[in-house]
Amino acid sequence: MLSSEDIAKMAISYLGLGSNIGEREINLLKALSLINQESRLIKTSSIYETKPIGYEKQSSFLNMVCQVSTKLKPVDLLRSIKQIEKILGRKPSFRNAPRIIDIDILFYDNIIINTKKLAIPHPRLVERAFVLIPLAEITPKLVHPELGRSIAELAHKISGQEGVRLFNKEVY
Ligand code: PH2
Ligand code: MG
Ligand code: MG
Repeated sequence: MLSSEDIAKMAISYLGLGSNIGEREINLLKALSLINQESRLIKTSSIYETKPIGYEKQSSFLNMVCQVSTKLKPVDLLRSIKQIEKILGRKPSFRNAPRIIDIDILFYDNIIINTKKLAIPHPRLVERAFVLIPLAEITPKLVHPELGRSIAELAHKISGQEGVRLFNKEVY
């Protein structure tokens, strides 16, 4: 049971998930289930099939986002999702390399953090249709704390929307 103090300490965070190796949908679902053990899963977007960005010679991704409430501080949430990536079999590789699972912190309340280890809001989310489109599905009114723009506005303006298509609506 959560006490009222626990609830007062809870933060809302949005996480981005991606997979382009192996059973991609199962990888996402396993990740959600592990996320729900340490934080509380509140909302999930649909799953989208997306064209690889950055390093293009790799298979297409499945991407989605979720909203969690968590007692973990940002660095602890980061540690927790990195641990989940490891449990699911992710191996260190080059930047933008194919991966079994990638979990990124997109937002954490209205916090702005810019350290070597951790940047929140995620610095590249504004240029990524594969993040903005699923985010706009679950939280169009959320305002980006650095840019003062809503997710709906950012998603509307983004290029590369044609590389993102709905894959599966019933996730959770
Ligand atoms: N992740 C990247 C780089 N490129 N492209 C797509 N479509 N989906 C991703 O999740 C993705 C990517 C780095 O994390
Ligand atoms: Mg990523
Ligand atoms: Mg990552």
